[in-house]
Amino acid sequence: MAPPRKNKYSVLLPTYNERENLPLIVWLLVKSFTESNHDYEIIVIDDGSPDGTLEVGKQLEKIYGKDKIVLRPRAKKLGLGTAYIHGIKHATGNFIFIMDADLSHHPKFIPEFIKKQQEEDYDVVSGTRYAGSGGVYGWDFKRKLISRGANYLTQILLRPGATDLTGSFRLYKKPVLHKLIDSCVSKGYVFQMEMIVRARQFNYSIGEVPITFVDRVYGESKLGGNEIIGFAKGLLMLFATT
Ligand SMILES: Nc1nc2c(ncn2[C@@H]2O[C@H](COP(=O)(O)OP(=O)(O)O)[C@@H](O)[C@H]2O)c(=O)[nH]1
Ligand SMILES: [Mg+2]
Repeated sequence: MAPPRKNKYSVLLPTYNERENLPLIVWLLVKSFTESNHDYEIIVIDDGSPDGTLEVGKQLEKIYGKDKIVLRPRAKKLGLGTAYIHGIKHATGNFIFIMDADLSHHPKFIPEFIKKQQEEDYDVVSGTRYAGSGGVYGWDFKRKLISRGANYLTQILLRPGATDLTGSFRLYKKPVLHKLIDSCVSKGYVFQMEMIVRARQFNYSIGEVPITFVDRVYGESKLGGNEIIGFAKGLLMLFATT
């Protein structure tokens, strides 16, 4: 009998002005995968960051090797949704991690995602700030209220069967992520929520891992009034169509 294929994990790391954060997150990812003895690659999708994030990426590519650091830049800022689509095209792993590059998502949780996935052969494992030992640090009251409110509203309207809908730290089987990306219509913040709602709709199994989310130290968040309105619109659209 042929030996079972060894799993490989491709991390999609979208960056926009993450010069200070990129070396740290990459170092922590390498440490996490190496110590837990899993095969991996880190795909950096930089959208022409004016702060020179790509140059930093090139240094990291020299340090860790082209098989580990895969640079797939785009010329300008085209948004997160299409960054994932772009990234997955270049992924050689059979599993895909999606996470932010700003250190809000700590790589130390990676082995827990993998362990959870293997427990029940889950299609998706979602990090959750809103169950078990999960939590949020460094957000002001307003931002906490927005995140909680968005989750609460979505829970009531769509009953998606996952506790954290707006987070993006997740592990997917590659074909599952493909199908989800293909079926998602929204752009912007609501995209993460649509992914999990569609996952439930397609009857994919979803496991959860409690994570602590720490607000970024370096750089700026992109959440503003427009994103909140966009989220509300997207939520109503999903409510009406799913
Ligand atoms: N490639 C790419 N990455 C982006 C874009 N917008 C945000 N990012 C990255 O996506 C992640 C999440 O963005 P962030 O501003 O931290 O969002 P927040 O945590 O929800 O406030 C970070 O790693 C950003 O650098 C974009 O248009 N293109
Ligand atoms: Mg962030």
